[in-house]
Amino acid sequence: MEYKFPDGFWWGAATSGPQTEGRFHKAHRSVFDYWYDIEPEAFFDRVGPNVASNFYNDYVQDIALLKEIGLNSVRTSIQWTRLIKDLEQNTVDEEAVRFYRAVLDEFLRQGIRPVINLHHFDLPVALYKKYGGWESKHVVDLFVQFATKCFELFGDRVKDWVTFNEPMVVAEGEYLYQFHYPNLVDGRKACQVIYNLNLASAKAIAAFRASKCAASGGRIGIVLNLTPAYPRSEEPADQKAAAFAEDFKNNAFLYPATKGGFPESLEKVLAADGVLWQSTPEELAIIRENTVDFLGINYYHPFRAKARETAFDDDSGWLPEKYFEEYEMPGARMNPYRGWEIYPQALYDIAINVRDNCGNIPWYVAENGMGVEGEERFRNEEGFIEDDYRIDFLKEHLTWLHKGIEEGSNCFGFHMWTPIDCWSWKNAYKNRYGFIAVDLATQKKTIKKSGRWMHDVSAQNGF
Ligand code: BGP
Repeated sequence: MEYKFPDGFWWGAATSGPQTEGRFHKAHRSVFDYWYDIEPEAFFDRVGPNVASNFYNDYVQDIALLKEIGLNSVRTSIQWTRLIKDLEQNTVDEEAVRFYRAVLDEFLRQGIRPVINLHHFDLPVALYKKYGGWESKHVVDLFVQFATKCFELFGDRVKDWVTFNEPMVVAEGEYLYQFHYPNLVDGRKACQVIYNLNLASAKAIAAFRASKCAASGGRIGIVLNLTPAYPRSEEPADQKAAAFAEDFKNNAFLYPATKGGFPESLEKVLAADGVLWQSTPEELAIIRENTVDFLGINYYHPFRAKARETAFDDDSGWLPEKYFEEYEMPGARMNPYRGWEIYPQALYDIAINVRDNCGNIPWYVAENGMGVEGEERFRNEEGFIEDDYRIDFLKEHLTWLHKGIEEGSNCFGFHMWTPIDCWSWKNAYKNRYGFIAVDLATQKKTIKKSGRWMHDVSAQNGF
């Protein structure tokens, strides 16, 4: 074996409630459920979240498959739109409580550590319509009530909690780049939403610390998507562009989560442009005092930045692109199905960044993986998909991660996106990411070659 990982390393995979469960018996619609209902053609092949990978009905069999491929930990999420019946009063749906308890019991029975996230892009649409969703601090408080309810109801079964998955993607998808309902382009609102999501996370952490969960050994973190910003060149203008992209895309969440405050360089630019968020001293104190116990980091691709070559057109108001343009690097290695650059070395850069700039806080890779279209063409005579490209992709990323760990970064696990092919938002089932394939027509699930490989990696704690 060439690469051995620290004792107790998490070998696992991540998914979410809205992408797996299906909409069976759900009290409310999320923004994605609603968007699909009003505009199904916006989704690949018009496939929506209604059935997803049928986890609501298949969880016992699904969790057995996860055991079979050797996962020792799995992240999924509790859906606000399922658990809570009355969003203002925070009353629970008893069937949802039964369901989530049964799922958690099944994970524990199989010896798989459940990591539970509280928000995976699934804001109840009613709260968008009534209050503007994450633009509103009232919604922040409703979320904290929901989180508190989860700690009370499931804290006996769950030790590892996550407040948000990729909060930056909420701001980007809903308010900048139009890939989440309501598909607005509004940089000022995006900034407020970034602030409010940080506040919601800190308030939920405060509620967690006041609950029984913390006293009984639980811990809480956040999952951030980090897209390290690399400048096109050594030229100062490119460096400056990349530094702003790094601040806006990464540090706007990384700093509050780990240092308790926003990057001053970012605040300065936003204030000068008149788009700094509304905050109060009391809120800033909550953010300062409630940093995370651990970090989950999703890494898929880097961000390459260059100084603007064209004048910024501010007809649509302030946007972060005022300070950079995306640089399409010639010769970049691409995943053509997703259009994302493959750059495994960034995982090492992230490890070192967390070590040197975030107090070497405990962290794990909470998502990394490769979506591939048309994987059925790789199904062999024995009936399983030979996804060697995925194994190679994982090995390359793990090799760089290993180097970061060897050099002292405090990383305790690796979760691939995703255990079982699941519903991918607008892309629906176009690209498949799982260790386990799903036949959408029959919901038959079969382990891919990468799943068998993961079994061995997990058993040997390395490869
Ligand atoms: C992350 C999300 C996941 C998942 C993954 C793959 O951003 O946390 O929910 O979907 O990316 O990306 P996509 O589904 O867009 O291909």
